[in-house]
Order: sequence, then structure tokens, then C-alpha cells
Amino acid sequence: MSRAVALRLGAFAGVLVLAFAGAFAIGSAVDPIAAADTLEPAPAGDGMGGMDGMADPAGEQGGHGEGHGDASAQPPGLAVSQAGYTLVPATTFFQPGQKTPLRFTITGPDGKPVTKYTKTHEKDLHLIVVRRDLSGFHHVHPTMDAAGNWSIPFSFTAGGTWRLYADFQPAGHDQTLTLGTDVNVSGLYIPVPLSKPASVFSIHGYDVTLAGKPQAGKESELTFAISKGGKPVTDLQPYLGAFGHLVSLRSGDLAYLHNHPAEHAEPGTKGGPQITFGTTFPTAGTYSLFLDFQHAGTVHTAEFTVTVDADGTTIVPPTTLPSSSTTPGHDTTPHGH
Ligand SMILES: [Cu+2]
Repeated sequence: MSRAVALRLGAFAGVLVLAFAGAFAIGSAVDPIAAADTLEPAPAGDGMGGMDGMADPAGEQGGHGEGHGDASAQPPGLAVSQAGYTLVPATTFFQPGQKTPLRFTITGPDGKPVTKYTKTHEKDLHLIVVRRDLSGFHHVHPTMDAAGNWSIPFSFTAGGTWRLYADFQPAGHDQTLTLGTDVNVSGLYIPVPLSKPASVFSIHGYDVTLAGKPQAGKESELTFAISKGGKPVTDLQPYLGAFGHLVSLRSGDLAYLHNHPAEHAEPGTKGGPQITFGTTFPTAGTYSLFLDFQHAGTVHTAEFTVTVDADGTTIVPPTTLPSSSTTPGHDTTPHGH
């Protein structure tokens, strides 16, 4: 009740902002389409310098591209359907501020809902929910019934167009797929600009410091160091088989990159204060990074804006990372997988 009132008051207050926000809303609604249009010819074409050139080496030499044709040049998360699999939401219309079941199926090449999956990071399917302005990030794990219907109670916090990503591996399929689709949430849409690139993010008393030198199209190392009250946190808990999960979304088209540290985290072991990822940003651009980590039984999400350059000159501000002197040899060579 009070939430409804608050929402209504918010809506009235927001009317003043609407005139200004309108321009933004139109801009962000149009951008992804424009971006998709520009990207479309890239896989087939030869003249698209930057993006195609960057993406090709991985696609051609990695040997993962077979059967995917031109689509192998595109980062995951841009398509609702790939390799015969389709993300089908039960509804694409929602009210904000109400916990309602978020339901969907993944249909397979035979058109029927997929019911058998190969677990990745301890789950059959990972669901990422984020508004198209890259605010309101959630990483959740729905449950599936015997017929292949996925469901999770979910509350969209505000109006706007939201993107759902299903990250999964169908049983018998040789790689993970990330399918994405948009849903509509009623209500006034006041877009939130991306935060400025910064090397420290603070949440719930934790300070997360990011260092790295990302370079478009090349694997680079990103290190997150976690401290609390000025002290390095050395007892991070494994969360879904890793001490950290990193989702990066490309501003403009919301292409999706999911990374895990090379090191597998066994149950009962402790991690931190640093988590290192080998990450390949496919192109120059601005990315939102969302790091999930678990400490003292709670999962926290740190958010960063990172600008990536083709020549690696525009960097996350390098800083002195809090480190623990008690973990020599903790360094592992990170490699994507
Ligand atoms: Cu997950």
C-alpha cells in the first residue's frame, strides 16, 4: 500500500523530469537498433575493420564456431534465438513493484521446451535481469518444472524496457548459450546514466577495488580486491563454484560476457582478498561490469563502468590493491574458457 503511494508520488514528481528524460528515453530506445544495424553486416562483410577484425581470431582459431556460421563473430546475449534454441517468455508485460512469477521456456530445435540441461557453475540455468539503461542488475536462479517451464518470483523495481538473459547449456549441446529478450515494465521511465568509470565501488561496508588494463579484442587480466573496514577480506566464500562471477554488458547493444576466475573454488575453502579474471572485451566501448561475490553468507554485487580502447590506453584507473601477504603463489594464470 505505502509502496503504491510512493510510486504514485514518484510519478507526479517525475512529470517535471519527463520533459528532459524524454530525450534520453528516445535515445536509448533507438540506440540498440542502430547498433544492431551497424553490426549486422559485419560477420559477412570484409570492410568493418574494428569489430569484425577483433572478433574473428577467437571465432576462427578457437574452433567453437562450427555450426554457428556467421553468428560466431557476435558476442553472446544479442539474439533471442541461436543454434535452434529460443528464449520464450510467458509474458512480456509487467507491473513494477509487485512480486510476480517471471516465467519462460527455452525451446529446442524440435520446438518443444528443453527439460534437460548440463549444469554450468552448479546451476542448469542462470538468469540475468537488467534494465536497458544497465540499472537494476539481478542474477537469479529460477526453478524448472518437469515440462520445462522456468519460473522465479521477481519484482521489477521501476518502469522501462528490461532485458532478460538466459545463460545455460542444453544437454547434448557442446557449448553454453546466452539468449536475450526484452520485456516491458509499466510506469514512468527515468533512465539512469552510467556511473563514471571509477576504480572503487562500495557496497554494504565493502570496498571493491578494480585494477586492469583491458584492451579491445585481447584477453586481459582484471583484478578485484575486496576489503571491509580497511582490512582485506581473506575469507570469501565459494559462490556457485567460484569466488566471483563477473558479468559484463556492452553499453549500446547490451552484448553479454560472463567470466569466472580460472581457479575453481571448492566448498569450504576461503578466497580473497583478490579475484582475478581473464577477460576479453570484444570491441572498444563502454562496459558495465557486475561482480557477484559471497562473504559471511551473503552475496553482494559490485558495479563498475569500464571504458575499453583498441590500443589499451584508456584503462581502469590503476590503483594500489589491498593484498594479503599470506597468500604467495595464489596467482594463477587466468584463461577464458
Ligand atoms: Cu547464476
